Amino acid sequence: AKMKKPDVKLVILGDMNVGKTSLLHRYIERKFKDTISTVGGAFFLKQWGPYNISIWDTAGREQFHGLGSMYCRGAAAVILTYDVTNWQSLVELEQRFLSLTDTANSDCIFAIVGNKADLTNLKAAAAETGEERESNGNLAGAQFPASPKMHKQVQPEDAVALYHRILRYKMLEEKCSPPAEAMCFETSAKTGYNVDLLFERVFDMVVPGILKKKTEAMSNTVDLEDCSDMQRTKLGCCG
Ligand SMILES: Nc1nc2c(ncn2[C@@H]2O[C@H](COP(=O)(O)OP(=O)(O)O)[C@@H](O)[C@H]2O)c(=O)[nH]1
Ligand SMILES: [Mg+2]
Repeated sequence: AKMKKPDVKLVILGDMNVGKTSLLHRYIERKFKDTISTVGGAFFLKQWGPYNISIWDTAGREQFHGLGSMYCRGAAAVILTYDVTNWQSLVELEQRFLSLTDTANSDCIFAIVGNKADLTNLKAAAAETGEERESNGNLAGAQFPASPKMHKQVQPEDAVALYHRILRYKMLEEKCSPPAEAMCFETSAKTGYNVDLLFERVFDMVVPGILKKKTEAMSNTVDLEDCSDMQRTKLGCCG
């Protein structure tokens, strides 16, 4: 089969262990594994309507080698991921990872994702599908834990505040950018909570950019044809 050419590039960024690879794995494979090799493939391709979307994972490089400027180059969207039980993981997004997005498109879209919500939020913990509950050995209708397992260190409003600071840093107009409420998420790769919502919202947000690029490419083709028509006429005159 012919290799599909991606129409658009998305990248997922954030500290080691926040669950970037798990989020992608959950979305693409519909599964959660406690240990997945973090040194995996460079990107996944997802067909979204007529478009091929590439989603890049850090392949563990955030841990050992750092990430070069190539990683975000040409990205139409950046998914900045932190762990809701780890304040430092939010701080790192701004201090370490934001500057890496300088090579992304100038109209790049940002999403901020607080993962591992199952540890702090009963609704997120309860989002497990029936199928998974069975394979985890629980009976349907079994009791969920009465209290969250861990202290929540990052609140949604902290992520929203970061989103506004990012727009300022990137010199993006608030009124031309998607609203913070639409682009800040709490997810669980473990239960699947909000995972489809996250990826599919980002996909929908990048589609207009793909269309714009295609339209521009098409009008360039028309211009070229016009040119060659003109040349033919000229040649005809001289003949
Ligand atoms: N409870 C919980 N654990 C998670 C979640 N997502 C990832 N993990 C765990 O966190 C660890 C790091 O996940 P990984 O996807 O490798 O993080 P990455 O380094 O950002 O790619 C692994 O042990 C995962 O099983 C989640 O939503 N909830
Ligand atoms: Mg990883």
